[in-house]
Amino acid sequence: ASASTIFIAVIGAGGVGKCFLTQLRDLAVRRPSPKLSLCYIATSRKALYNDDYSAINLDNAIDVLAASSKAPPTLTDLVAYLSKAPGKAIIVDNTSSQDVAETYPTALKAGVSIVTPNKKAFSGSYQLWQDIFQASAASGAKVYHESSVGAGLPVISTLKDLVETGDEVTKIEGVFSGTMSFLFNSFAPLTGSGGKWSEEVKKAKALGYTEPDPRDDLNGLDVARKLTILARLAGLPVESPTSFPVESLIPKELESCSSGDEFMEKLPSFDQQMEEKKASAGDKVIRFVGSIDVGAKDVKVGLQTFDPSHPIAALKGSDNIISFYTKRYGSNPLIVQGAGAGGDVTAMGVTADLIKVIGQL
Ligand code: NHO
Repeated sequence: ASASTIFIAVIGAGGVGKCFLTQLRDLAVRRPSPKLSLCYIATSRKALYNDDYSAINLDNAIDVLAASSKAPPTLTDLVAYLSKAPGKAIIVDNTSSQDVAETYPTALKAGVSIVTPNKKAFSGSYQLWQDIFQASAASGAKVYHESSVGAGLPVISTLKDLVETGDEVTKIEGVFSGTMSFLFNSFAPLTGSGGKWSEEVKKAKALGYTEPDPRDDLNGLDVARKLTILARLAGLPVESPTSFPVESLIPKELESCSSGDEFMEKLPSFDQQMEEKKASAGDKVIRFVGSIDVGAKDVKVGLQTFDPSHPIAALKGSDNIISFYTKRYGSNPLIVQGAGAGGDVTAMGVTADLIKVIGQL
């Protein structure tokens, strides 16, 4: 290896991780210099790496990893390994692990850059957020997390550009969950009456749009995490994703269900509650949205009603929409819209971030 080699360590090889590896393989062919060398790949159970940092073949990394009998090293040991690499190193964290997220400050201090779609580090405690960006500023190592909000859509980069160019962001509003988008676009469509709530949840689960336990989408926490990230970037020191009002769509009586299956079984008896919410909107439609009023320091997540002519009401499929209201843009917000979930589009945001980091190393 020479100094013009960049060493890449991939943690997590699930839905997003697999798509990312395909994109990395193609990127390495398209951009031969600097050389992109995969030196480490791991899931929660297995790892693949060579003590001499020699490259892992990108064509069959997943298969070779599956056949590996090596357990992953501790995260501290991983950072030590990467900090001694004969060139700059980047961790691509494709997990949703809190433990991995909490390693970012140590990695950054050691000069290892971070690229990730994992929301945990940026929506956890405000202290962790500060530790991450202070460590990055001190060492010069980079940290990018575009896909932590809106998958590959340019949401975070757009907000950063607005803030850094001196615009004043007054309000951010939108639909931030692919799951919630799908559910409400089919439960309360602009035309027609829509299906039963529990049926739509079942359909979303079958299509793979929900988490394995749909309560993890319906409790609003995923959206709250995304709002926490955007609010902090807009300058509000939000303490945590539970420090502002978040409306959960899990009926009180079903919060204690012991499994997702039990929850799905009992959900139909609560369809009437959702029907009433839909009916009470009158000529408008209900949607599950998040909003940040920067001036009033007000962040909230929950159901709101929208006029049929509003762009939020007209969303399709599992798309996300994010509107930025700013001083420059006046009363017509800057709007970002499109697919907000899925392996390929989420990985695209990760790969784009990787390209940005490589350009700065
Ligand atoms: P998987 O498929 O569960 O894969 C996780 C991988 O991490 C597995 O290989 C597991 O073994 C490994 N892993 C876990 N803990 C580990 C550890 N401690 N050490 C080593 N390996 C470990 O998860 P996904 O779907 O591939 O997601 C990966 C990351 O991308 C997560 O942080 C997720 O939140 C993020 N992400 C995914 C999506 C998506 O569409 N799949 C999106 C954004 C970010 O925009 C998307 C989104 O928000 C979807 C959301 N549900 C919505 O809007 O409705």
